[in-house]
Amino acid sequence: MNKPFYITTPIYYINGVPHIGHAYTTIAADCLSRYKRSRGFDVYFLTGTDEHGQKVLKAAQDKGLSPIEFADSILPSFKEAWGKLLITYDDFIRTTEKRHIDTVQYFLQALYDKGDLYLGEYEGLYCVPCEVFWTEKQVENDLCPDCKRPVEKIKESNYFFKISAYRDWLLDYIKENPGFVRPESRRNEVLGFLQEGGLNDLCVSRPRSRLSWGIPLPFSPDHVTYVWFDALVNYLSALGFPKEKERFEKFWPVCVHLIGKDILRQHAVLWPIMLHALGIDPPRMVFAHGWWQVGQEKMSKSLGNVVDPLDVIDEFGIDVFRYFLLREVPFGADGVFSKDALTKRFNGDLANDLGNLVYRTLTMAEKYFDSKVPALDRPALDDIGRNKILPKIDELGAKVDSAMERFDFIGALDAIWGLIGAANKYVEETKPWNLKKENRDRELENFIALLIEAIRCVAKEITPFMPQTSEKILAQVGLEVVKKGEPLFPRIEKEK
Ligand code: ME8
Repeated sequence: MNKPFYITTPIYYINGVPHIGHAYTTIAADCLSRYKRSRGFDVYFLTGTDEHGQKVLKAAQDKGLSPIEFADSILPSFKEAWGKLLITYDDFIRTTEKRHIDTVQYFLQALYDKGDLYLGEYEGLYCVPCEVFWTEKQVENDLCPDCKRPVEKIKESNYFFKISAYRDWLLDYIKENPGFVRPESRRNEVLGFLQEGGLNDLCVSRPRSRLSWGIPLPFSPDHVTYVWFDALVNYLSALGFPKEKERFEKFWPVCVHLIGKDILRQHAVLWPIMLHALGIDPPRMVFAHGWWQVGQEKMSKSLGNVVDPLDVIDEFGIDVFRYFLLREVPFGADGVFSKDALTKRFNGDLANDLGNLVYRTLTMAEKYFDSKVPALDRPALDDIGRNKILPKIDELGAKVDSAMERFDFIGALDAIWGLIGAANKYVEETKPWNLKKENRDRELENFIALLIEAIRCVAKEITPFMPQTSEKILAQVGLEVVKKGEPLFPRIEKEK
């Protein structure tokens, strides 16, 4: 049986259309999914939308729609964007689906029966017009940080989850499982937070009288579920938990959550505690990547500086966008998005390196051999071919594997580009036009056969990153007769 691999993205709030930040996590998850499938894994790739709570209700009210009408109206923009970006998800979950609501209610009931939920008084500073609670730290001069109107101290009775009781367990768990929170900097951040002090019990309900848009608590229908408690459970509802035992047992132990660092605590503190309280092991890994910024600021809906991924792909192409996001910044670090940087990658790595290698090789194949690919004669290769190119071809798969196991996209791409660079250098050093002049046809044949072998190998390994380009190249070099076609990445002359 094939080994299972379960990978998730956050479920994105449906209060606005997706931007580059959302595309980033989703493309990274897609790249890992495609890579794992290429290595024979049975992959389950989950994404979806987070549809309950105050933010969505407010966005719907602003549009004069009911929350579900509003969610339905935004949903196509997510599905369309993921379609255009060639995202091969296996499941798309919406938190308003019955399968999810059932699992959340099961979860709550089980925690309640176990005695981990208790009724208490929730007290906080509340902004009535914004309908948002603020903490003492956030509020200055009793004014709402958003709208600057006075906040009120309000009290309401709510259910609390005894997360404080699980702090020591979690601390030990993270210490003993260094692979659970990744990268290391984020693991240290969580350890620091847990070591700093106790955890407060978490308020996991809202009175329905104040917030109507949420999943009712099964044991107290006058309360709805706090949106984060609701959202995190999606990773289990998508597996059909608790009914579909077999699917759960197959995929849960190999679950990887990809997230941005903004939602690290929810995933690395609250979520493992929720699971542990019910006797379920934490997911295998929570990997929190960095932020895409525009200039000095995080790209975000609330700052209004978002870049639409569809605009970028209209201008540069899908694969170029995917390649740029995964190549430009180490996975885990922050990055600055700019069209200049994209153009540089395009002209350098794609036009000069990859595009050039394919085009010049196929041009030679056409010119010298009428596009018929000669068979590769390994023992007859020249020194460079045998010592520099062939080993790179033979080792590429293993190098990509070792990088991808660490979610090191740059490492994998560097290995692939190492072969591309060596092959381009091989052309420059061999000077095939001289071989032709000197009638050394056997050598010339073997030289081109090796280049084509290198291109095939590159095309296979870039599939998870650039599926369209890979397909195009394989269509050009996959058969005994190659097809030259147009350059893959015609240089962009003016820097944008
Ligand atoms: O937090 N750079 O949804 P959300 C990189 N519904 N990634 C970014 C980004 C940026 N500038 N902006 C957003 C939520 N992201 C919850 C999640 S999960 C159970 C519930 C990506 O729509 C990144 O993955 O605010 C981040 O964690 C996520 O979008 C937040 O999406």
